[in-house]
Order: sequence, then C-alpha cells, then structure tokens
Amino acid sequence: MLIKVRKGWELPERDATPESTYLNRRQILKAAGMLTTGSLLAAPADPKSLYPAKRNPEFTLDRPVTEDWAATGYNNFYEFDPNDKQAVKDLVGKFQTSPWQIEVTGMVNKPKTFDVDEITRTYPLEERLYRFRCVEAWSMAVPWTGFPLSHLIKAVEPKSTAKYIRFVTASKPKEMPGMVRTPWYPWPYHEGLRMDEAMHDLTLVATGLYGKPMPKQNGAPIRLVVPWKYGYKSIKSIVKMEFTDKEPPTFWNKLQSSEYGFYSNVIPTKAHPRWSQATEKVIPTMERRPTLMYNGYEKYVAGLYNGKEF
Ligand SMILES: Nc1nc2c(c(=O)[nH]1)N[C@H]1C(S)=C(S)[C@@H](COP(=O)(O)O)O[C@H]1N2
Ligand SMILES: [Mo]
Repeated sequence: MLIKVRKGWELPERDATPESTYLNRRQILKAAGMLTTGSLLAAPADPKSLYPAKRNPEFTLDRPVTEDWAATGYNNFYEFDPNDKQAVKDLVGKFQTSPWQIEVTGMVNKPKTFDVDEITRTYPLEERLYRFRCVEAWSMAVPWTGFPLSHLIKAVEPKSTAKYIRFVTASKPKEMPGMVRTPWYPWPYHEGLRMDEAMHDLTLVATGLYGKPMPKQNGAPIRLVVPWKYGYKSIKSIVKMEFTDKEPPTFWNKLQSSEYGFYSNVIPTKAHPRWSQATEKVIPTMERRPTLMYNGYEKYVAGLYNGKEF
C-alpha cells in the first residue's frame, strides 16, 4: 500500500488540508495501525512525488527536444554493452539502483556517505533543457532533472588544497554484463573535473530525465551532466566523489590518451584524430547540423579556459 505524504508547505493554498481534517486523518491512520512511532511528516517522501520538477526557464534550446524513446533507447553505457547502443536498455534489468549510496571523501572537512533519497530530498530539484554532444558526433537535447553539483560540494566543505574531483561509477559485474565481456577495460568507469568546472552552475547532478526518475540506461539513480564537454565526462551511476589535489586519471584517457583528453570541451574546429567535429548527427534522424563552440555554452564557460585548455 502506498500513501503519498506531502509536506504542508509544498501544497498550493487551495489544497492545504485544514488542521481539523489533518488530525482526524491522523487519528484514523493511527487506529488502523498505520502510524507507529514518529510523526506523519517524518515519513520519507515518495521519490516519484519529486517529479516532474519545475523547469528553469534560463535554459532554452535552438532545436526540438529529442523524443523520449530515442534518448532512452540509444545509450553509451559500456558496463552493459560496449558496442550496441540500442541493446543497453534491454540489458539493465538486473541492475539494482535502490537503495544507493554515494561516498564523498578526500580533501574535505565534512566527508559523508549520502543516501540518494536523502540527496533528492535535500537539494531542490529543477528541470533544465540541455544540448548533449557525444565525442562520436551524435547529439541530443533533453530535459534533465537535478541540481547544481556546487550545492553538494559546499555541503562537504572542500579544503583549500582540493583542486579536482574524481568520480567513480558502481562496479557490479553480476548486474552489468558488459563489464564481464570486457575485462581489459580499466573498470570501474571513472572521470574527473577541475574544481572550478565542478563548481560551475551548468554542472548538474542529474537524478531524472523527461520529468521522471532517471532510467537505468541513462545512469540511474544519479549521474553527472556537463553540457559543454563531450558526453563521456558525464559519468553515470556514481558511487564515489573524491576531492584531490591532482588531476584525476580518467577511463577514456587511460585507454587512448591521444583521443580523449582530460578537458574534452566541445570545440568544433578541434578534430578527433579519426573524424571531424565540425558537424554533429542529431538522434534519431542523424540529420547533420553544425557543432557549436562549447556545445552552445560559450557565454557561460569561455571564462574558465581563456582559450588555453581544450
Ligand atoms: N559509467 C559510465 N558513464 C558513462 C558512459 C559509460 O559507458 N559508463 N558513457 C559516457 C558516454 S560516452 C556518453 S555519450 C554518455 C551517454 O549518456 P546517455 O546514454 O544518457 O545519452 O554517458 C557517459 N557516461
Ligand atoms: Mo560519448
């Protein structure tokens, strides 16, 4: 049995329950044995009640939103299938994404292991329409639900010596068939950001997509979205964030450093050694359009680099 409990202040005035009704309902629930210790308000929010979150109007698109079936049916998630993007959604069945914890550790004053449900209740969720560009040249434009990573960073109080954050994906070979098939890859998947990139308002911790909790194939229950960088920086299904003073090694850089640098910003004039990045293929039609500098986020992020690091 599912009882949806909303906090009083989340309800519009006209829907607010009068105190007397509230007390009656409470007495009824108590009589029915549905209230034990603690107050009704302390009941954990049903995570689904957090969606859809209010859209942040600041982020608009220059193209249509990608259809839901396309963005949830064409995925790079090597832990499940390293070759077939359309197979990933059918291979995530055994992947357990709840309960889920994230360890935040390293050079911080307040290291903490967070429960994902606690995170989604603590930081107000919003929806943002972002372009998303894979290094392989396909692109999409989708509504992510999440909150700026900076909120979580501030909560753990980084030490002044922390210059980077290293992110790590879950390693569950029994639930992730692609890992078993590719033992030569440097699992678990890991990524990194410089502190100012991580603190940037565009950098999202995403827990949802299309107004619903994150589909497993898109990185449930919690992933990064860094929209001005190639998609592989947007690490999925995160279990660990570690603050460090050294540039963290990354999964793709270890595999092929000449093709996948640490910064990996979307720069249309900077070709991949094996293909041009001047245009991109929009899923699902694969119609070509020009790639934008910093994936269209130049006005927000150009100041981070001063034309130096790519
Ligand atoms: N853990 C993990 N994160 C990952 C990947 C992966 O294989 N494993 N692929 C990356 C790549 S290459 C891209 S393009 C995006 C794809 O995200 P999407 O499937 O939600 O479109 O996830 C990124 N994050
Ligand atoms: Mo990618």
